[in-house]
Amino acid sequence: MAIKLEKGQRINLEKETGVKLTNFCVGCNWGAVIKKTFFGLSSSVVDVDLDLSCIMFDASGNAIDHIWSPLYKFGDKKLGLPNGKLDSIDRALHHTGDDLTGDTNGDDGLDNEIITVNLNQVNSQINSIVFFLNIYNNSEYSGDFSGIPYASIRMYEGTPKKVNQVFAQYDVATKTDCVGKRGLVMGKLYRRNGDWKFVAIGDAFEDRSIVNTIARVIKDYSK
Ligand SMILES: [Ca+2]
Ligand SMILES: [Ca+2]
Repeated sequence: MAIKLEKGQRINLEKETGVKLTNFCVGCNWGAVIKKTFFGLSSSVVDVDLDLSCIMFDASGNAIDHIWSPLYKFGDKKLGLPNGKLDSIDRALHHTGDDLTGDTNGDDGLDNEIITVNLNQVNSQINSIVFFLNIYNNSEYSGDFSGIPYASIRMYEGTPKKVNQVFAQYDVATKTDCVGKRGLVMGKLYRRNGDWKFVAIGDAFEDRSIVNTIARVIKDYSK
């Protein structure tokens, strides 16, 4: 049974059999907005561009690696942030790529953006990995999380194309505290006494840009 994550909930990365979970996917499934026009007689699709990202911290809280969409080229804008990339330096985490639309033909049950994780391969310097989600600020969709037909983040065993077992799930679109919000600090993987654990954070913010969320994660969620 998948755990429905609630804010602040901590989980051990163990399967029911007691086997440690080391290879899994962190993914987000969401839908484009179908807008009724002409008194509901026809409809149009509004693309929704959510971006799933993560930052890796050492035990002192220094950001030492990151994954966010390569379409974010901060290096050009002198923001002091690195450009986006899809792989962690240690190759333990990999992002499947930036989805710019969401499901435009209804819920396909598959995640639109996924970060695959192999905990055994994570650089020993890395003590925590914080996952977060943003609505791209230049996307066709200018609303908040609550206006999206469905959006959920989950951890599961399987591959980006096949879900074997959902381990934990967090629904974004249905949470009242996501109303008016465009950035979400989802949760954190962290090491404790040699084991990896996960805590669901679920803090949502009005952030108009991923830059705001990155700064926030580095300042408030690094330890
Ligand atoms: Ca995206
Ligand atoms: Ca989907």
